Amino acid sequence: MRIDRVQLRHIRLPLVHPFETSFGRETIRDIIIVKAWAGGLVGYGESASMAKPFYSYETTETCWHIQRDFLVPWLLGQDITGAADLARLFAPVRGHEIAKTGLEQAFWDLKARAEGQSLSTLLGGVKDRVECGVSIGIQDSVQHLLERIGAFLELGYRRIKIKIKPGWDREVVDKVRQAFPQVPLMVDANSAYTLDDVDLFKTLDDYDLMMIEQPLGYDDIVDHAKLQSQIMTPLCLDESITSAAHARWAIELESCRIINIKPGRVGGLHQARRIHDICQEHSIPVWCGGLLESGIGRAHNVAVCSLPNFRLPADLSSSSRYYSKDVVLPPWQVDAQGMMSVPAAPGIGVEVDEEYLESVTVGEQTFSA
Ligand code: OSB
Ligand code: MG
Repeated sequence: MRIDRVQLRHIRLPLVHPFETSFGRETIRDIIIVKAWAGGLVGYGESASMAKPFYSYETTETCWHIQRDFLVPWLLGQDITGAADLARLFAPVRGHEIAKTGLEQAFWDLKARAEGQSLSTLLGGVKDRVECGVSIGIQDSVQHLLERIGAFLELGYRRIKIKIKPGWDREVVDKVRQAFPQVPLMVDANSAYTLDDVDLFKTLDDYDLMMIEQPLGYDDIVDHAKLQSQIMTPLCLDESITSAAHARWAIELESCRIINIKPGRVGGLHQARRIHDICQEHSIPVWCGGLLESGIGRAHNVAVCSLPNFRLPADLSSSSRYYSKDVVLPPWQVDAQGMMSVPAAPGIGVEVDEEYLESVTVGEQTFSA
């Protein structure tokens, strides 16, 4: 498949609710939507980096730079048959996985459309509905958090993830557990702690948490192994796993018992599937995390969730939970059972609302072979 044109579009979407984590507070999302043409077909992908380099070192601007100056010129006019070719083409750029992902996903969408298959089917997905959980940011009071949890459970979400940081951790978990004794619950620290906090994590063993996500350094797998050996609750790695090699290292060191796979964090769907396969071979369950994507990135996440070893609910919410209006039609919807349907139509399986996309665009550039 020869990609003859690529469009980068920087869009700005206000979040319905600010999203606060240990690394900061997001109120507006700056995202790059990639559109690629091959013959008469188009495909879409998304680079959902944060605007600031606090979750990872990438920003919307570094994504644009890496795409405009390296990845897009390399891609244009090339005959790409599979995602492995693309991974090889992009390999000279070290890291910058989120930048790579937008282009990689656009290729997958194109390939699926060219073959008349859904993205899920092309990837090897086996589910037509996937389980949804919700990730709730740090709130201004515990009372407010409890209300938000209650409202999301009412909507059907199957598990609750709360964000923790020093000063917003054990006591909050204790109150949430008292209010919701049975709810599948987990916490995500986004690297806010060190091994000095091992006693705190030991106390969290009392709360029947499904897992503790990324408590220690954002690139660490050694201290996580030390922590995992001292607590009962499974650790889950997010930030530390940026490739299949990292997944293998973490499994060999026993740094975690669960892995969160975000296509954006690992460079796209090909790498996401490789991590899925390695984890499956080692009986490590995986689930799909999120980066507050628009409906286009969400489509790719939903397709990934349909793979068989995605055995735990994803961070996958309805469009309306993030944005007053999404860039796709129909918007994504979690049903009353906490499930989301996997589209069966060719490619990403949802229609892109080009008119709305245009109205939220703050920068655009098109490149031709
Ligand atoms: O750590 O999983 C994370 C959002 C932005 C950056 C990092 C994370 C998150 C989330 C929200 O937890 C996931 C989502 O609903 O998209
Ligand atoms: Mg996380």
